[in-house]
Amino acid sequence: MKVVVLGADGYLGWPLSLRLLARGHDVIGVDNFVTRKNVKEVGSDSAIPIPAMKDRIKAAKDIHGFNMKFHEGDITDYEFLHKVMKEEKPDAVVHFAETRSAPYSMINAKHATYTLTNNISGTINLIYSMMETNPSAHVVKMGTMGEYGTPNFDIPESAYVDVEIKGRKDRITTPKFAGSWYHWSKVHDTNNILFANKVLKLTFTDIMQGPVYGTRTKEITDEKLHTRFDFDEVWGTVVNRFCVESVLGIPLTVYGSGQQVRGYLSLEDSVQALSLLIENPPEHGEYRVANQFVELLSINQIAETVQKAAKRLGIEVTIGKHENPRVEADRHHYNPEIKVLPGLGFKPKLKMADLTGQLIQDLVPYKEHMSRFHNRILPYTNWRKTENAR
Ligand code: NAD
Ligand code: USQ
Repeated sequence: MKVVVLGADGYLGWPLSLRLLARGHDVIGVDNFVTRKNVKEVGSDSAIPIPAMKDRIKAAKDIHGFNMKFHEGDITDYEFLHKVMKEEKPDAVVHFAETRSAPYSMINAKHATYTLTNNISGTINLIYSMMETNPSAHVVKMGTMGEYGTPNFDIPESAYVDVEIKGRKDRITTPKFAGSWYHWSKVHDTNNILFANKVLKLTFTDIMQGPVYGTRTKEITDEKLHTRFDFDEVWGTVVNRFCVESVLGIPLTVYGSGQQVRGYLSLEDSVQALSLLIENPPEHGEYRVANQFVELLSINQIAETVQKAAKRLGIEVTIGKHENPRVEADRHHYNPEIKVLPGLGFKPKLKMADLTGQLIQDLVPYKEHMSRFHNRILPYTNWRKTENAR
């Protein structure tokens, strides 16, 4: 297949590009490098330094014999995206090219509007450029489990649900209630995609993925092939942060009661699941939603898992408590349905307890680099404040 990966320089985009190349597909990456810039803006950096895109592509060629094509540009620039789609005419487009930090979106009005504008307008541009150049291609759009929030019902894996209101029955879109402007941008995307599917008959897979952790996939065999790894309070996700905190000797930053539950998965499992969804598209003109996670875990369980893994490596780390800077339920029902991926043969490889030791070991060589950003780790961005710039 010919696959365009929008956001190919990112944490997920780079390993997925390598996996698709390894599986014999033609891969065309697109990115404007805005995550590199925005992480620097908050005074941080990837824990594991990553080469420039031209050097990454050369390393992939030298080490694995892969040939990857790349276009630098911003997908909110319609002329740029239209030109790429017209030139490449892919079978599938993977859309990762969005701003992905909940805290970043909550810093202040500027960051909220940037997140909403970048994410929603990029997706609208993708819809129109596909319609004009390549309407039969499969669009694999990365959404998030956080679109659903934490409802007091089992989360269905479907676009619509049947309801009865005051005695009358109808189908409505699956209820969503997100917990940050970032997560709401993904809800708005889902609504826009559903509308594009209904009106324009484009083919979509809308993936509701939980937080991803890890440093490696099968193809990341050399430090020149590493993917980015964020750990500061704005850009880092919880498991990756806890592993860095262990290495730096910082008590693990559990927010609130630590009873919040989410659906986690490793980078390797994320890439495996994405490959399955790309290689097994839905019917032409169909909208398919896929929930994507492996383990439902609370923050307290994650902290204990990381603490034990660190201890096995001779690192003693304590578990800290922080008043939750976010507005989120911490005692809640959480039972999302997952049937699409298992139906395609998805078999998770490793559980968090098996992987965190290796993850911590992978970070140890970068301890000095990470310690330069020590003061960017403790929670600072607070959902209840309207101005969080340092
Ligand atoms: P990332 O920030 O590392 O990667 C996103 C890439 O898209 C970056 O390289 C960035 O430069 C690029 N990009 C952003 N806006 C762009 C634009 N307008 N034009 C061109 N390129 C642009 O994030 P990630 O962790 O790789 O996440 C990829 C996708 O998956 C995102 O949509 C994110 O919301 C979603 N997601 C991530 C996780 C996770 O735990 N990492 C979990 C669920 C969903
Ligand atoms: N948390 C802590 N301590 C920390 C960091 C986070 O307790 O140091 C808690 C948060 O309060 C939250 C949970 O961990 O309850 C998850 O937070 P996170 O920062 O790991 O993840 P989140 O902000 O939800 O965002 C990440 C990615 C985003 C993706 C999302 C999937 O950045 O792109 O969409 O995970 S999901 O959470 O399912 O919506």
